[in-house]
Amino acid sequence: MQPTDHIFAAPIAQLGDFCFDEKVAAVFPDMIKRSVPGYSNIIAAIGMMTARFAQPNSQLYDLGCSLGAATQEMRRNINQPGCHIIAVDNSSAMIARATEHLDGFKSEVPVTLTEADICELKIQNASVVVLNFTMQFIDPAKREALLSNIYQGLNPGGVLILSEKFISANDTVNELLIDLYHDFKRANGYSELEVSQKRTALENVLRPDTPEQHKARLAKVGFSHIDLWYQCFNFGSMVAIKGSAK
Ligand code: GEK
Repeated sequence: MQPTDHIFAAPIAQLGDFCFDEKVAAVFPDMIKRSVPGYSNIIAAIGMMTARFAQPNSQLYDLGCSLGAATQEMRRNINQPGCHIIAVDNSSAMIARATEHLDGFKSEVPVTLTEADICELKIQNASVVVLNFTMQFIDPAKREALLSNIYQGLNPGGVLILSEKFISANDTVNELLIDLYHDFKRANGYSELEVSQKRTALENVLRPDTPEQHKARLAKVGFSHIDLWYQCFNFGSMVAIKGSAK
C-alpha cells in the first residue's frame, strides 16, 4: 500500500509555498494520482511513444522525474540498442526515493539519476525528452531557453512530450475546467480544506500557461510538428517533433 497524502488535511496557520521536500516525496505516488487527472494514461502513453521514437545509441531524458514513474515506463518500452536514460530532478528527497524505486526493477537499460536544475543541463543526442508536469514549476522567463536547449539537443525525428496544467484563454471555460478539476479532487477524497490550502500553497509556485502559449513557444524554438494529444479538464499533454534532416 502506498502512503496516503494528508499534507493539507489539517488547518495550517502559515501556509508557505509548496515545495518538493521529504514529506511530499513520501506520499508522491498517491498525491499525483489523486491530483492530476489522466496521470496514469499519460504515463502509459509516454511508454508507447518511447517505443516509437527511441533511436539506437541515443539518450532519453526525464526532466523533473520525481520518483521516476515516466523513467520506468520509458525503460520498459525501449526497443532499440544502446539507449541510456537520464532522469533529473532538483529535489534531493525525490532523487533519493527515485533511486530506491528504480533499483527495485530489473532492466538492461542504464539510468543515470541526477540531482540538478534542468535549466542548467545540456541536452545531447536525445531521441525522447519528457517534461511531465515540470515546466509549470519553471520560472516563466526561463521557459523558452529550456525548450530551445531541448530542441538543440534532440536528434532529427526526436520527440518532446510536454504535459502541463493549463489555463484557458476563455474565462468562462477556464472557470468551468477549474470547477470540474475541484470536483475530481473531491471525488478522490480530498476535503474542501485540502483543496483550498493546496491551491494557496501552489499559487506562487505553479504558473500555468494556455495551450496556445505553449504551442507558440514550441514553434518559436524550432519544432515542426506540434499538437495536443490529450486533455482532461485543465490538465493535458502535448507532443512536439523535431523535423527530420533534409
Ligand atoms: C512524474 N515527472 O511523475 N529542475 C529539476 N527539477 C525540477 C525543477 C528544476 N528547475 N523544478 C521543479 N522540479 C513526474 C512528476 S512533479 C509534478 C513531476 C507535480 C521537479 C520537482 O522537484 C518535482 O519533482 C517535479 O519537478 C514536478 O511523471 O508534482 O505536479
